Amino acid sequence: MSSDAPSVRQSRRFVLSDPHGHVDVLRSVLADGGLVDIDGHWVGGDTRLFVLGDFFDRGPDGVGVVDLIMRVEKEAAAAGGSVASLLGNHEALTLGMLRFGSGSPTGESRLAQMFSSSWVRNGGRTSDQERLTDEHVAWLTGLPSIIVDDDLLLLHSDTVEYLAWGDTVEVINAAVRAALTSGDADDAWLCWQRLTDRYAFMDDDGAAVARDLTTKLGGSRIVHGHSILPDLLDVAPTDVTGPWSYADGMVLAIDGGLYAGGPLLLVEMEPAGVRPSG
Ligand SMILES: [Mn+2]
Repeated sequence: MSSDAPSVRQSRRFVLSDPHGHVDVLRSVLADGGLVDIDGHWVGGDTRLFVLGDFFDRGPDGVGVVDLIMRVEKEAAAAGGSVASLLGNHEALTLGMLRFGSGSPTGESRLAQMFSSSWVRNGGRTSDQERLTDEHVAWLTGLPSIIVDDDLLLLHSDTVEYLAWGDTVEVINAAVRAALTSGDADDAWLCWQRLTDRYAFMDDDGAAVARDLTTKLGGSRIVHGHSILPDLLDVAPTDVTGPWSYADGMVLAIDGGLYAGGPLLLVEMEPAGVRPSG
């Protein structure tokens, strides 16, 4: 071991978003990154992985995605690493459909029809609804909507609608959880609506909007999924090769648009305060 090795080694940190039911792609991308073996078991040691939501819809096996993430979350914690996930708008939709959709006890109401038609229009899968267990629902409703990890403000959606629930991460996360579990279909519908907003950092004032959000909530740089890179960059999905830093470098978009034929990106983020040499 070299004498000038740093005395404190920082664990590696990755972000990934929007697997949308493609469990086989998710497993192979995590395996290529050295985080799981070919069977999908955690081999990432003390690596930290953040998954920014949208496990369900538009792909074949949303429940399979959740099962894989729930398992590696436990395995990573036991190995000294971590897997932490955010609630995406499709989780709000999935939970809303399950609780308030046309197949639910309140299935005849106006909101039940709205949930059902949105769920169909946004790629909902009956096979996911049928396989959701109480354990899945408890895990999903416990997810935070926002995580601050050192320098990073991690969001699913490129929106400032989060601020409609409060002005700190703790208040917002608690308010979204309360909305998802309140038993009020209007609260659940509002979660789906607000988290589906997008493009908040794309205008000329995008850097200022992003800076205002980090000032309020923490971190110094936003990482989000949700709005797919082919749309943000106006390129073909197959031409997406990596994440996109925009809004004067304040914001990093990482959703390659898997459901549209783009890549599922596993993006390594340098630890706070560390810059690549050279
Ligand atoms: Mn989304």
